[in-house]
Amino acid sequence: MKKKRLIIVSNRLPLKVSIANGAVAFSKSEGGLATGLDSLYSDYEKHWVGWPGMYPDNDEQKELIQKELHALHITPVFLTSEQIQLFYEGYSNSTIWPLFHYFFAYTHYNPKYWDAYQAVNRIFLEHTILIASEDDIIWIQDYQLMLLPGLLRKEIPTARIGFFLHIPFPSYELFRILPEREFLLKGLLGADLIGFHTIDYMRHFISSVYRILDLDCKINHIYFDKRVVNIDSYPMGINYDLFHNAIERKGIVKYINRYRRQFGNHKIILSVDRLDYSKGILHRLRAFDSFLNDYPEFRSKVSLVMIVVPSRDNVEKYQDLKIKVDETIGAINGRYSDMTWVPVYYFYRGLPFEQLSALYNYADIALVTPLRDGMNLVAKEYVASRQNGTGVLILSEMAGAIVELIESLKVNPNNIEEIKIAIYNALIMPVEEQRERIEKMQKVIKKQNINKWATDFLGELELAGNKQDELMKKIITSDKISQLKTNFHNAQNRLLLFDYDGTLAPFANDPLKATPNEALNKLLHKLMLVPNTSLVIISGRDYTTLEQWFPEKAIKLYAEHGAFFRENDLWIKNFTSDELWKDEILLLFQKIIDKTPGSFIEVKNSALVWHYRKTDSWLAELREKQLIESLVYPCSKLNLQIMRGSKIVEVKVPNVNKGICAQQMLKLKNWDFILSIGDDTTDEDMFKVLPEEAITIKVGRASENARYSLSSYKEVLKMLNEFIT
Ligand code: GDG
Repeated sequence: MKKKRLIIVSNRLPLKVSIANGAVAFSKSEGGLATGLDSLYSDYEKHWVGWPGMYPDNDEQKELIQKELHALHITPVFLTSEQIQLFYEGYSNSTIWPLFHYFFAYTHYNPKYWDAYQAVNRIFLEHTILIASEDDIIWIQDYQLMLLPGLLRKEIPTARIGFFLHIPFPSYELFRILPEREFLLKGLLGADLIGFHTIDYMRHFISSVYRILDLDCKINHIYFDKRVVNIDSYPMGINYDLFHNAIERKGIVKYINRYRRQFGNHKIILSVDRLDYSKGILHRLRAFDSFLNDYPEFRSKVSLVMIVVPSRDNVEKYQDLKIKVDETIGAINGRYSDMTWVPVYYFYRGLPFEQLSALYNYADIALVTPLRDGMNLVAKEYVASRQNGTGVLILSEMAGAIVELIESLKVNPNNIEEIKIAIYNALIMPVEEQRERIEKMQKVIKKQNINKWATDFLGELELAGNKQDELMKKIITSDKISQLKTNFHNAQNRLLLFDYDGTLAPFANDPLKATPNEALNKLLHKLMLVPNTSLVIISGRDYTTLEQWFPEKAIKLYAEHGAFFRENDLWIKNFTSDELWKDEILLLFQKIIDKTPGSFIEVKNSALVWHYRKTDSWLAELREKQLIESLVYPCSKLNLQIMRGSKIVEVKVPNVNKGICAQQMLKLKNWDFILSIGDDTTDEDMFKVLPEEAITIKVGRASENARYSLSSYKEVLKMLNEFIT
């Protein structure tokens, strides 16, 4: 069977390209993402699109690189140094990165950065569509490409598009600061599935979408542009076996022996990160300083091996940080070292895998204290490397990895005192306790490895895509409308069952302002002129309003979800119940209204409705839960029904719903054309009772109970107008 194609699009390719003596040379690039996806085993034919990390001197070189990379299924995206400066060092690393890592004061704004960010996302689009087709799975990585899902969706509407964010998604209060917040969210929502490392980041994202775009969100589904976007958390893992079994390699044993000779009985604390202010390097050094100061008995007995991999050295904040790190290490070593002992061994460079792995194996403690970190793979790599089960991990509670690595010594990275004490506790921890903790953590990360991460994400992306296809099939096309029109005219007895708000007219903040306009009145009138056509409006509105809006008696009206119906000139009550219950329920509604600005009560004959369309969405959600909780007992006692609708909660008498109205209509004739349209959950009752051949249409998000869907009331009117022209 032909393998599915997986196209991974990331800012950086998993390799660095250089040209030496006219030949192209490749080397692996560092960084969590590159290391992670590189070891991805999969059933897919894998392609990469990304920047090769260099600027070719001329077109000839470009072509040579392109040719060699294409053979490896890699499409290089060449960028100019100006683009890298404005898009990568600028918007990505001087605007998004600091803000998303809660370094608000470090965030730089420059309109040129944003222009370049948009332009480069478009360049990535052009390269991706060169190789991608609608059957492919496209997986976009990280914050540099947040506009790409939306851009791709326009070009290849049916492709499976996934997006994974490797850094934290900040709280709404921070994200809202970005002038371009709306574009970034809409860009991301082009994906079928958006993945985050943790539930917290996912929660922040949904809350931003909710509040900034005011979209309809249900748990982890967001309804946007006729599609459902799935949001979930996928904690990224590592290639566990690679690290766990590394000690079996000769090269690594050689290094371990060398360290043993050099360090003798000294305990080693290991620290590994890219140079980045989010990694908490300075705080860590201060904590180690304070440890040596307060526990002099450990001087000459313990050293910190600090590996700092150069990164983003063209960004000002990183240059400043480098200077401070150098100075702080110099000061510590100057203060404490003696002829036989160095407190901090400092390496400002990346080490080859063998050397790093040997250090993971050798070090007694790993000190991982980022101030913010999307996940942090170093912590997992250290734990995986401890084949003999000993070792202690000190881990920041601000790293995504803390969710899984709960057996670590958890610290607040801003609390120097706490880190100092954790170092002490790690140094004196009994071996049995070390083993117990490490083994528990190994179990977790062995299971949640890089393969599982990618497989879970891709599996769910495919599922989300398939679901999406099903929903898409329900959308009524213009061909389908022509066919329905023919059926409509060929029929002998036509039944039209319409909801009103959101179906024939838009919602208004003030419900009384949603009056039918002239165009709608004309349309309804024309429909009624078609012989043998029964037009029924089944609405949740009270009968006084409906009577006023639809005086034409030929329209059959059901008010309050069927509690009343109009026959000739009379409104007939369709239920048996008194109104005594209202006072008790009204009291509960009133309590909520007092605490919820923008919400109000509608009093109907058979129901009480709490409306919250104008209320802040977060507050409305909270109050809705509180109201429903307070209603459960009295409603069951009084035999009343609680119903959640579109931005409303309604308490009504039982045995009244739109399904019952539809059933009453069905009995009247032998209908051979039934069209039922509605947008609300209350309309589902109507769809459910209609025969299979009925044309049931859900407006807005598609529903399982309706055969078709239309995106808005405008489309409904367009279709009905088509019927009568
Ligand atoms: C981003 C997010 C998230 C480091 N030094 C050397 C070296 N490394 C490798 C490590 C590890 C990777 O680089 C670093 O990954 P991290 O996860 O710690 O951090 P970021 O680079 O900031 O990655 C982060 C990650 O994306 C994945 O989603 O976890 O939160 O910021 O794999 O081993 N490798 C070698 N020599 C070194 O000196 N060979």
